[in-house]
Amino acid sequence: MRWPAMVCRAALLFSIALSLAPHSHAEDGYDLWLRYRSVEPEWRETYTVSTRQLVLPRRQSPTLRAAADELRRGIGGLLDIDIESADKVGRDGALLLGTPQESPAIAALELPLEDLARGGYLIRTEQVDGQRTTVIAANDDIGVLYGAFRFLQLMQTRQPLEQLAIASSPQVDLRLLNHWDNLDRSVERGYAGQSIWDWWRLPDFRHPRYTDYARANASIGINGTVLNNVNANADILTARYIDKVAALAGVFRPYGIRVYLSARFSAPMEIGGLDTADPGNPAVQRWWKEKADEIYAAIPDFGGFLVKANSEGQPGPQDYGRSHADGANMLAAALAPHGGVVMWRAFVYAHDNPDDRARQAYSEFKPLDGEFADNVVLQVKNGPIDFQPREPFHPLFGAMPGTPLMMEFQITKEYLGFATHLAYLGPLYEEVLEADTCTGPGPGRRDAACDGSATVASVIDGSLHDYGHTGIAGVANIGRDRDWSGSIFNQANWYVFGRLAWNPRGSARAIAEDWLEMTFAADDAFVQPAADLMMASREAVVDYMTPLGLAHLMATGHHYGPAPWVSELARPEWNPVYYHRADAGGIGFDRTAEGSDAVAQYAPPLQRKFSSRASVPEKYLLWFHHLPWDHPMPSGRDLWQELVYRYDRGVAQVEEMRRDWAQLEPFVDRERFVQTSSFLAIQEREARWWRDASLAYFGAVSGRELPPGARAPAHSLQYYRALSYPHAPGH
Ligand code: GCW
Repeated sequence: MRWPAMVCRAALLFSIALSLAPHSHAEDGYDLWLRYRSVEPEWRETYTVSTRQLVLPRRQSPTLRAAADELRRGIGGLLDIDIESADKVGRDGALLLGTPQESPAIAALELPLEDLARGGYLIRTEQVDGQRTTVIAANDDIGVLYGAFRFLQLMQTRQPLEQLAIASSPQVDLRLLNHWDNLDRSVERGYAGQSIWDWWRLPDFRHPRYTDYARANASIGINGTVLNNVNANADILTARYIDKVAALAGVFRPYGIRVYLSARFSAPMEIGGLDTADPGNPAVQRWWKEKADEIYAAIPDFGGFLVKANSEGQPGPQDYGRSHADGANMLAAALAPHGGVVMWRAFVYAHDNPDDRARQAYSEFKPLDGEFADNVVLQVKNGPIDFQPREPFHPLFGAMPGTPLMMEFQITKEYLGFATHLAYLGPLYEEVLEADTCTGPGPGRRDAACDGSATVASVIDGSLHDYGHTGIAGVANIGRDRDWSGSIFNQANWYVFGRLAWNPRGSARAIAEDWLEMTFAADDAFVQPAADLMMASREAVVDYMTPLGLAHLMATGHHYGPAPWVSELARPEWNPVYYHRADAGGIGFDRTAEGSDAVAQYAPPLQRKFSSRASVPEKYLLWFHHLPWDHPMPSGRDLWQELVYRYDRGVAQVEEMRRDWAQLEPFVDRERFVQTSSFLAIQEREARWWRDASLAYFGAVSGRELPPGARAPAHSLQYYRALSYPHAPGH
């Protein structure tokens, strides 16, 4: 064979090999829930008749172009077709996109667009020029983009497209990710590799991944991102970094995502050359005003600042004898002329405050209700301690009618097994959002009532108190790992967060099903058992880590694994023994009036409910009560036996999750099946470790024997105490 012929033949073989490969790249999770793999033949036919033409207005903003690109990409993948573009509906089965301002065809339809909130959309089947047409319409381009993603979701979840009449509007304005990413690319509490922000090569190099990040977020309605850690480095506010931030803002803008920054309160000293950061000082006030002007000159739609002040060693206004309101309002004044907001975190507890840590944020902020400037939002963690597997809702949610409160959830699983444990957080978020603060007026009643009219969701979406700003933030679980979140199933936590931020009354189960269909297979034989597994997973973690209302028993610093015995750290509330208070007599934190009286921070009906041993929900039992080991439980067991039972139940649940996942192998590609199986094996081992170490310790403290038939811990208490993990990630 002569050379050219050989080369030709090799090229031919190579291209045949390529075309035989099922996908151009492996199922490594990079595509998230936007995989757009071919639908089954029976769906291809019915979908094709509804996607014959893509009709866009003549003038297209970058956002509209992003919507069209996504539809082309999605339909191309799902149906293996290139959708025809047109500037006018010319045949049956067109997709008509746009706003009435830009699209005369949409204006002519006189759709009920006035009922939509900003970003809301309609998807409707209409007759346009005599042709059956699917219209994706909104008042603003970002609404059209959200509508395009929703349309694709309909196909990804195999919904009929013939008679659509969908209207959807976001219920919350600020739907934000919070990255705890540092400038050196380490990520505090990050378990998915380094930060995706390549600060060093920005602004010149804009990694293509930034666009995919924006697409993924826009697909679930997320509209803002705080790029840097709340334990902030002031350098992010220097001119050099503002340039880099502006480059990211440019990538995100078409997707409706604004950038925000965590601001270090002492920045005027660290990068401004001042000798104080006192918010009462005119030079400090001027510095922040000029800084805000500088940022807005580079990023006209900059969102604002997130601030962690006077908490865990961070600087703040109290260093100068000023209040949190003084500090927040000074920053708010600098941002106000530009329309920016300050998200001031309520996660404060002071190292010199002897009060119950669970009470401190409320004590600090409740007296300041109504003292904050209009563009300040108080960002409150879901529970009063710190993102535990389970906490009651934060009492501030029932206590600040005069100050907009936004929710802070954690998506990264600092306290729920890092990236490897499968713990779907939908039920956790849902439980908090559904919780009744019992501060509703109650129809015809004078007393506050638990009638479901004052849920946490109704606080957060502003409907209860008519807040001027509404918001939900989630501490991101995103890193440089190919699968973004450190495991495939962690992607579901990012997904459900976005969906619940859009609609805090959404159903965790329904969202899990959507995610499974989009991520794996739209087949009920897979989706139902997989959704069961997900829905049970968070409760399993509660059981094997911190059952019955226990909290914060994790090892020091990195929070990996159990360490209920830790008692020697400098501050009382750094020690797990502070939280469980176990001794020979009993276990639990007495937060009733006889104890720390943290119950008093809830509305009277809840005070009564939580204070009484008879009416406190079992899931919060040891959160509110210190009880003797032989306290009788409704199950007929005593408290000690119940604790053992719960730990065992948690381990058993993980064993079951493993078995159930193994059954699903036929539905899942090799790569993602194996990752999940391996991680479940880790989880099972670690669930045993949690159970064994905790029972070894509580058994020793209580002097109680394990109930007959219970498995003895695999090792001695000494063994568990000696384990050490200096290189655990995320710390
Ligand atoms: O949960 C704790 C974490 C800290 C975190 C802090 C906070 C960013 O252990 O790593 O710091 O909360 O939310 O500020």
